[in-house]
Amino acid sequence: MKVIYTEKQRLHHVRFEFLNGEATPCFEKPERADMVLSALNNHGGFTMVEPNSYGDAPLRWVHNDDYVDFLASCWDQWVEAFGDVHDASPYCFAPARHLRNRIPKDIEGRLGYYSFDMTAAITAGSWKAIVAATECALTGVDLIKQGEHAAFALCRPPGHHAASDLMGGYCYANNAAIAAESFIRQGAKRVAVLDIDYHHGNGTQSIFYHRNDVLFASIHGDPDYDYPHYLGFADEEGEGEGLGFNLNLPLPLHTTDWSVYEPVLAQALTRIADYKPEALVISLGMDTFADDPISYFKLMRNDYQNIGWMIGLLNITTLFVFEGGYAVDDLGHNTVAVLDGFNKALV
Ligand code: OKP
Ligand code: ZN
Repeated sequence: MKVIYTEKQRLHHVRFEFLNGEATPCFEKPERADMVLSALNNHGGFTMVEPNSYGDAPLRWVHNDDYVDFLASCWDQWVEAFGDVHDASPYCFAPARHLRNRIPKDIEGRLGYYSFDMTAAITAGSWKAIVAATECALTGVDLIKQGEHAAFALCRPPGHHAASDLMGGYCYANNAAIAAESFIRQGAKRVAVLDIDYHHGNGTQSIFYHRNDVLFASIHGDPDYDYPHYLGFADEEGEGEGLGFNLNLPLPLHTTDWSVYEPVLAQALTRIADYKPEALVISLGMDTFADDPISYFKLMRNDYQNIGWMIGLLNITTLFVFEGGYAVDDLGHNTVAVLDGFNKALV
């Protein structure tokens, strides 16, 4: 299987995040990708590929122009105002957008307007890394269009929390949504996105909520009790033409082990098979692992082999897009287990 990755993604490295009332080193860090790369190399059978250049036009397929322009210009405007000592981070937000949708001019106002939380800061190299991550996903799509059955886009920063004009949850550009949209723009009638990150993919859901050409299915910790708190409930089924094409499967935080997870994954895969998509995008978050430092599910190494196996049995061309996962010591092995299980289902 081909793995798309570039060192340019290292340029994004947020120093601190706000967790449980204090500033703590950011869990989403470049070492995460290093662990996955070294596990892939040790395992063998994976070919590393550099991404093609696509520029920022594909971001504009699923994100607003003004939001993309903001991402590109944020760091320079921040430095002008406050220097380059600290990461650019919002402190106030725009919940009154529905009353007065006005975008202020100063950087603090703009940061808050385009954020839904305080865990997506911008650093000197963020914009380059954000574009590079989308290019990894887009290259994966094009490898599949050229005949690969599957590919793995090792993206950083992740993307599934990013909405059309909002960043948050370590996410800026929605890599998986851009990949799904690329399949559509290259002729696919139906694409499915399966999000198996521990956290609900609120950004991806919102991007495709009114559409029936992209089915979104997500298995995640119950948002009544965990991040992202305000979206991801079972009664969110899509709207308008999209009604029936959004499937949320929230699970209890502390009691979800393989015996709970497996039948729900089977349910999601059955819905996807019934939809008959021409391509499948997996938002591959690895924070469902028992030892993940910010999550509560209890999946184990072997379970990841089974997840890959069950996805592979669908026999649909599949792009894996890397999302979360913060148990750095096990992250690489667990990720390889998914891809290895997927490959074994094909033979
Ligand atoms: C990004 B991805 C909850 C803290 C949550 C943000 C988590 C972002 C997860 N107490 N902090 O989906 O892995
Ligand atoms: Zn997550």
